[in-house]
Amino acid sequence: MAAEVPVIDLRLAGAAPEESARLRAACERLGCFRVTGHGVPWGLLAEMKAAVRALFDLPDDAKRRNTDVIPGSGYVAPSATNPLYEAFELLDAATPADVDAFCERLDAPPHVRETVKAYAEKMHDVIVDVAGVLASSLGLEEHSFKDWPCQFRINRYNYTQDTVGSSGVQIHTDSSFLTVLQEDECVGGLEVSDPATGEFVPVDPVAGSFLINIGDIGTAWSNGRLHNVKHRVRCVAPVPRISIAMFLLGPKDGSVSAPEPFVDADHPRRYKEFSYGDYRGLRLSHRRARRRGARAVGGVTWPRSAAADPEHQFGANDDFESLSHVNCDELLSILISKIFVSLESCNTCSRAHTKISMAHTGREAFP
Ligand SMILES: O=C(O)CCC(=O)C(=O)O
Repeated sequence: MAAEVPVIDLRLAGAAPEESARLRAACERLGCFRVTGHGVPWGLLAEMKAAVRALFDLPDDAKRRNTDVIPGSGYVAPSATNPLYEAFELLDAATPADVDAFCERLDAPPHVRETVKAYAEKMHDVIVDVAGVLASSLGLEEHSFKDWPCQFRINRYNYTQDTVGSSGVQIHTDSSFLTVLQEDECVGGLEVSDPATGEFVPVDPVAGSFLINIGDIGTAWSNGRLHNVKHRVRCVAPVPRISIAMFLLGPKDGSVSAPEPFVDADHPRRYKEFSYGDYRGLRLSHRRARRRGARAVGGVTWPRSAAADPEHQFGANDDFESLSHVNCDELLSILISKIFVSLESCNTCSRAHTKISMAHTGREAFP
């Protein structure tokens, strides 16, 4: 059965208290909702999908010209972990010069450039609006997200008859504050985890609307009130699937901490102040450590059930460096814990193996 994802009219959410309360409840429970009334014309949504198809049809060497701005922000080729998936990323989609540079690197034809630029501009307005109504639903009025950097990602899933039933992209949470997703209105396959049961349930696409996902920064920034939704994509049809995501990352100065109104005697501060850049770095090193841990034969300790679920294991192919696709079961606990990596000699084979261990410092360490 498909997930019951609340549908929020963006025009009402800013004005009607009941709509605002529904929005808050959706973010606190499921960590996702759908928006209508966003003001992006249907024509632009369709043109953007055509532009995305044109970019994915570029030859491989042209695609690889979209090099990383920061690790994991360039071209993501199909990999051992996600063989059906490829993506282009753009940072910062809120800065017109960066959008230009992205189109330039790919030598995109003029009509594709125009569409990508118009879409990035419109989607930036949408993401800022959504974040604003979300903040005011939590009682934080007039909080501006206008200068927060945005990452843009276009995804293609190369499905065929043989791949039906396979994984499109593995389980992950987004590292962002929130994500606005234009789904493929014809091909479903996105599934979200219901926090009440832990079950993954399909999310049926609704043409003309956007799906909003709360990410890890959303959870940290709200002092744990907003739920970062775990999701994955499965191949449900033998035709290529396209999706387009815009991520509102974090504050411009890079420093993430819950605003004072979210902290009181009943809700003590849960996370120390941290830098978004350091956090991305931690996610990456955490994932690499996990990948090593999952592959090593002996001498490795991992504190929780990291290797238990095959979908959570990372492949050997380093092409898939997209930071938003990390297994994040323990993600926010990174902020309240320390990871130790050491070389230790193995009693059985006498060679040195990497030992990974995690020491929880406890929340009380960060008042
Ligand atoms: O393709 C989708 O529906 C989801 C994409 C996604 O999860 C991502 O880009 O992080």
